[in-house]
Amino acid sequence: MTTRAARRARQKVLADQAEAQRQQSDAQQRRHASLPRILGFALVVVVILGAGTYLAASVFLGARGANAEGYLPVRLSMAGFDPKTIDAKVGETVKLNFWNTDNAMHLDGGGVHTFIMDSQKIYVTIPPEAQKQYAFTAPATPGDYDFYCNTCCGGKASPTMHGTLHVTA
Ligand SMILES: [Cu+2]
Repeated sequence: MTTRAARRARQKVLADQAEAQRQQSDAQQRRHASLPRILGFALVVVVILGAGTYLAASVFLGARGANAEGYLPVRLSMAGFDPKTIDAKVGETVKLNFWNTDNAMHLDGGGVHTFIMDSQKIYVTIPPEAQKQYAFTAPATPGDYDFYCNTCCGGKASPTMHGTLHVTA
């Protein structure tokens, strides 16, 4: 009797151990299974960030040329206009593709730049990190026409953000 009881008790202990082992390996398997899920999630994050970066970059790269056909890229930043001199023939349509490379965190004017030509009554505002295409008719009289920005660097009085429209016959 006692031996049978003892055997039964030992079987119970063995069964409990087996059960504990089974549960442990299940937990391990679950841990392993979640690794591919984490990797999958990381991949999705990388793809989304990559696509966003690509789109943001292409906006600026595009501003430099190809997708602004016939427009002269004019960069605006705290360093001034680039180029500073724009050549045109009298009465010609001047097509400019402004691109502002400053961001809204700028303390000086919040990253906004302007293209102002008092003589031609032109006032264009270019928001931070944006591009804007603008066309106007060059003056009928040859000469050098001043343009400037008044949202940064001390405004019109400062020489930093001035440029010249050089008009020839
Ligand atoms: Cu400016």
